[in-house]
Amino acid sequence: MANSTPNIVVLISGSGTNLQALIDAHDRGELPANLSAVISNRPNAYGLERAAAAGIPTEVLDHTGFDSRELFDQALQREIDAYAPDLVILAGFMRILTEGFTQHYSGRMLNIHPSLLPKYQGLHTHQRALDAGDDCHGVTVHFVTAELDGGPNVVQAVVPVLPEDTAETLAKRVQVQEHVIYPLAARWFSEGRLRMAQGRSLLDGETLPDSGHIIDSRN
Ligand code: NHR
Ligand code: GAR
Repeated sequence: MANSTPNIVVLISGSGTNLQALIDAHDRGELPANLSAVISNRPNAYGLERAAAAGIPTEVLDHTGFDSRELFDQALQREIDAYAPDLVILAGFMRILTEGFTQHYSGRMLNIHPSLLPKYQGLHTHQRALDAGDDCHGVTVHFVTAELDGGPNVVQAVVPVLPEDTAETLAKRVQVQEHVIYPLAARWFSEGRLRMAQGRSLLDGETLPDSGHIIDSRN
């Protein structure tokens, strides 16, 4: 990757708004990478249409056709590696990945998770933030490790929780920030500025804080 444009493979399961944000950043010249392929585990994911409209090759690997997570992940790894990616981006990808798979892509796989990790790993994060009475919430880009939503943080965006919020209104406010910070993290990686070492995220050779780089959208 050091001497050429890096290849990125994006994994999706659904609507693909984060994929669209990456495509748009690429089209604006703000993501110096090849978007090499988009792979979905769900045949009907709308993100597949976004990829096709952008001229990006698509693949479907339906997890329901496999007898185990290991067999699915082995097939997925083969499909991904056919594109020789420098970076794998989970963009609303909803299948938990096996340890062997995460080790194969160690230091070259990112995820976006809709909470201020380490708060609220797993699902239903917006409702959980509301139920806890939090006055702020947000979204985190992190390197993927075997531990679910547990790899080192890269960048976090903070949003306010408003008194009248529902899980839906809060999710919308978070998603606006998702579409800012994911292209930013992908750009840093593509420029060779971001890497993982000894279980930490480094930007320009400096260890990032546990939170990752913080973008505070409140005020
Ligand atoms: N895999 C590993 N090993 N480590 C991570 O950090 C991962 C991962 C796989 C996905 C994304 C994650 C999120 O951002 C992610 C991070 C799905 C589930 C889940 O429970 C949990 C976390 C994430 C994604 N999935 C169910 C399953 O049985 C299926 C749910 C569904 O299909 O709707 O795999 O939150
Ligand atoms: C995003 O909000 C992302 O943070 C979240 O799903 C949405 C995907 O949207 N991810 C997870 O909940 C992972 N468990 P998209 O398909 O429109 O990018």
